[in-house]
Amino acid sequence: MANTLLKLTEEQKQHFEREGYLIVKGLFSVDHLAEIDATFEEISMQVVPGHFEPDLQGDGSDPLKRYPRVMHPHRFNETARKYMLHQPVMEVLADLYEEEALAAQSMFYYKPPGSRGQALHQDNFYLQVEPGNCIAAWTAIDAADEENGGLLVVPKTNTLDLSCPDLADAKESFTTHYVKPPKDEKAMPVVMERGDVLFFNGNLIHGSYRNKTKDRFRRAFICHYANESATHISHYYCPLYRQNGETVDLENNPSGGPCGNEFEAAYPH
Ligand SMILES: O=C(O)CCC(=O)C(=O)O
Repeated sequence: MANTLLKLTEEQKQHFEREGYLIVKGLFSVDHLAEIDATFEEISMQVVPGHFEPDLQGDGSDPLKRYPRVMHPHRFNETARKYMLHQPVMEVLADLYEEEALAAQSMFYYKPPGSRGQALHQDNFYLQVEPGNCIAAWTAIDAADEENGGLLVVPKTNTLDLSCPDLADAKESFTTHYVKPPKDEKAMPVVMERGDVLFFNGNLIHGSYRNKTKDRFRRAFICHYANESATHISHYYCPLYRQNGETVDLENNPSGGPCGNEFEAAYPH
């Protein structure tokens, strides 16, 4: 018998399974979003060693120097941890996994006007969740579209194996890896409103282009999760968190992945 779904319809779950991604609206209220805005506005004025190291006097030549992404804010900020474990998001994940989800990573991207994107890649290349897979919950804090560098997905690539990446174009991507989509498959922009959440599978090829606007940030709160039955993950993501806040340590995944054991440490992504 099918599991009872907590949050999704059968159609939504099937969409995720078939296409590798799903947009869910209304998981964050206006008040939740205002709290996230205020938290990351305050963080943006500080240096948090190892997590957020902006050049506060930046000359503007690279907007990402002033506004780099915040890595693992849940490790130093209670509000970030609370929203990484946001109950409606955890319920969608439980529907998708058919078991409890464990939170492995949080990030916040400011993506100011003019900043480079992140070349196409697959998340489980970095997280190395096994057995099972990671799922991302990508929450739009600003409306996201083609102009301001919203997320791109290559539908149905969730069924592909992980690839060993090529080198990305450093003029367009602030990360160094690039996974080429299969022939005739195109990256498709995901248009989102503030507060929408995009869930996607760890093998799905995705990324983003430059923010081409002059005045619109494209902020996103991005968290990655593992299925509770996973035994291994790359050590960068430990400890993981249950929804009740308890921490869980999985074994470090020793696998070199699709590039073999000689490949340079590949995280964070
Ligand atoms: O938000 C972006 O521009 C890219 C984020 C991403 O690809 C990821 O978190 O894996």
